[in-house]
Amino acid sequence: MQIDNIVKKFEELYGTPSLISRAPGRVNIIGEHTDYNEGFVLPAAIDKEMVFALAKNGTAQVRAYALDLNEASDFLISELSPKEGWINYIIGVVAESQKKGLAVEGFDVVFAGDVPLGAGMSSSAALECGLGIGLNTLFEGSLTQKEIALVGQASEHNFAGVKCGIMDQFASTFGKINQVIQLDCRSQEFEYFPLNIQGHKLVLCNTNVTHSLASSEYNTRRAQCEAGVAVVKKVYSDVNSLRDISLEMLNEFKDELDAEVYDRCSYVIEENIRLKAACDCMLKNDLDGLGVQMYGSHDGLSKKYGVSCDELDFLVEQTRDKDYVLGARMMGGGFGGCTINLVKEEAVDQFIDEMTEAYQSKLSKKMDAYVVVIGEGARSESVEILS
Ligand code: GAF
Repeated sequence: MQIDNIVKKFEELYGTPSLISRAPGRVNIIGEHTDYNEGFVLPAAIDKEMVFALAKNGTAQVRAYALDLNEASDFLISELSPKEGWINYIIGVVAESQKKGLAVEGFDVVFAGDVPLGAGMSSSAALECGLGIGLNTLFEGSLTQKEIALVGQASEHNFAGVKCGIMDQFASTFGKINQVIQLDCRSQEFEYFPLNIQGHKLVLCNTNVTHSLASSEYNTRRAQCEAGVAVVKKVYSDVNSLRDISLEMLNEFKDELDAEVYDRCSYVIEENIRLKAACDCMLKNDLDGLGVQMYGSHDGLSKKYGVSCDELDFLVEQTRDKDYVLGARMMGGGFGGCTINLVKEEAVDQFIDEMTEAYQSKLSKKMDAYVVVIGEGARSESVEILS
């Protein structure tokens, strides 16, 4: 990241920054659309991040500059209602931090990042958590890391209008080098898990498409899962989420449930089972087994959960007859973004070349690829340390 450029822009516009804060995007190995169903996820922070230069300005105004877009915007601390565009994320984090007791006053911020936008790598969580941790330091707050992650989630809900789970913000906040996070989204407790994929790499293939239905369909999926739970709960009153429902229990209600709702719910229950199996495989160094679970995840997301798209399906299908690819699946919310692929290290270049070529020649679209590097979570640093 070009921190120098961010600091230079800050100096040009506002004076001397007091601190730098930063937060990464994330990958998710398996466990998709399970977080808002109180299930399990297996994300990790990556080495792509959003970086912020910040200083108090002694006024009642927030002045913000998005360096990647060369756009400025501002708002008053007393007027924290949702707006169009990127400034909405800044307003959201300020508003939700205040709700958790952080006394935010006027400040200036310049930010930039290298998390690809709309690629399912959670650039928005990086923005929320990076700003959240920066504001907490700047205004000498006492928000915990968990509270900062929850500030990010609340700003998605109340400002961006996406009723997301906690995976992205927890991964961005708690990420650790070379570790994946096995997160229980009900208790919000987690364990670090070493990414044991010796001789292999995780490679992301970016479709470079984002279908416009993504946010509304996301909220619809959540509502469908809740509708399924409500039916089961009429008989099993101690059930609170799909986490509490086995496939056998769900099947008792198959005739009563709308067919689509049944599929959505059974996908989530099966995905939690796959995640556990995937963790066992990683512990036993059974990477072929891990790959099988990844393909199973994709099939469920595409056929039962209905969140894939032609481009994602195409990229996963392309891998099935490559003996150097162990597993592949769409990653994140869906309707575009990336696939995540488990690839033999010596074949990574060949993989990227063949996938790029196939995507261009069959779909006439440009694919980008990233070899995943697991990075550090959100943090604040003084400007002096970095210069
Ligand atoms: C998006 C959401 F923000 C996450 O909370 C999660 O639900 C994910 O989609 C799907 O697993 O990234």
